[in-house]
Amino acid sequence: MRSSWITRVTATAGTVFALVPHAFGQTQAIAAPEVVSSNSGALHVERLATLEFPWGMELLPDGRLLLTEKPGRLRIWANGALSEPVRGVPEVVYRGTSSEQGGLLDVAIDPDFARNRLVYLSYVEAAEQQPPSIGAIDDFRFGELDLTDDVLRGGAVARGRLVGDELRDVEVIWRQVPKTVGRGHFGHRLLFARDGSLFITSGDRMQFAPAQDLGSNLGKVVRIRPDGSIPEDNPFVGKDGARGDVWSYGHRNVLSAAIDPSSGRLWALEMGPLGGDELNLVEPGRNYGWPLVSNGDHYTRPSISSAHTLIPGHGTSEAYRAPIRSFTPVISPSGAVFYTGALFPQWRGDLLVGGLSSQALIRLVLHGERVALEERIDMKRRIRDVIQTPDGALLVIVDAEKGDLLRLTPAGAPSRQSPR
Ligand SMILES: [Ca+2]
Repeated sequence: MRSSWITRVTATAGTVFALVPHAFGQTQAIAAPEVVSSNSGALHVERLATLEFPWGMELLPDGRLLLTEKPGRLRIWANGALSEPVRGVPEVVYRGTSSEQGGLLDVAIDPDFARNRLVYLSYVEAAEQQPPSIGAIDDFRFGELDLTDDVLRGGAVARGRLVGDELRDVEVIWRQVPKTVGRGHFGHRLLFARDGSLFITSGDRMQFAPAQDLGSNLGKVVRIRPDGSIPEDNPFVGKDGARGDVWSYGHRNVLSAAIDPSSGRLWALEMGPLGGDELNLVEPGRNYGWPLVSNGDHYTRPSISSAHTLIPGHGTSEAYRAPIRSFTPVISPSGAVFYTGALFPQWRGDLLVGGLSSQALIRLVLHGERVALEERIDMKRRIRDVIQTPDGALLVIVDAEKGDLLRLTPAGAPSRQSPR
């Protein structure tokens, strides 16, 4: 039975602000130590740094922390301070609007980083050849998009050796095909499998149909070797009209991926359309249904109809692998990690997921292929990514122009300045 590790603490949700006089007679808000409540006890929330739209993070073996910022910067947090941007990061496309989902996205390190110093970055690049004229399209979710202000672009993954404050010998190892216009649904989580291959989640670029087209790597989970080559045991290698990098298909926009340390299986969460975010057990060669089936409905152009367009459910055909769980109201999943640490013993084996629109940390207790319990821990912030430190603390980053890096520990645990 899971019991609270702290029963004496009275949790107060939200930040407590104190107004103190500023040097020029104004007042300035100072955040007091913050505590949020969970079913397992109170959590202490400590702000370590603030970044501009942080997206991904990865711990180095020496305890330093790599962090990306969507506008195109890679930084290192160490000894309580954030570094200047690491040099050598590829140029990214980032328009800086509220609908922008591109830019510099995830970061991962090679399983053999201690020896080869290789860092992997996912990002959005412009096509080398731009069309001579691009008209305006009407994207009903983001309003009128004037594509004279956009470029033909797509996601890419590059790797380089981290030497001091610089990435060297940077090479592109993978690209989304085809490149498209629009600012959404790149996917782009990076995750190394136990066998050393690299999973990349690749969104549908809001183009729907490519998710079912095995000749495109949009709307897929992709598996490559770290040098960009295709593993021979990928499910569609040698199949006519199919790309060898495809691992699974029929995905909309996967922004969370994690490997269960107890089984080695890949779990992923994707954004549903209107409702129907999904938790999927990702297996090679399987079809996860988008856009043919979904537990949510299509967004609808209000100018055409007030009714939402219904999508059939996953159970309408054996061809589709149904989600292990779907979420309505949605969580808007981004980032995920299986917890294995010591600080939260009640959470060992649980899948922790960042939530954007839900402004929560979601805890999923898995029993085999079933979610036995779901808890939404109210963080009052859009959580973009979550990782675990070796000492068992959690690090989360907040999706905001001034997005905090936060350290979560059981309330009452000692505070540390090192992420270890
Ligand atoms: Ca699905």
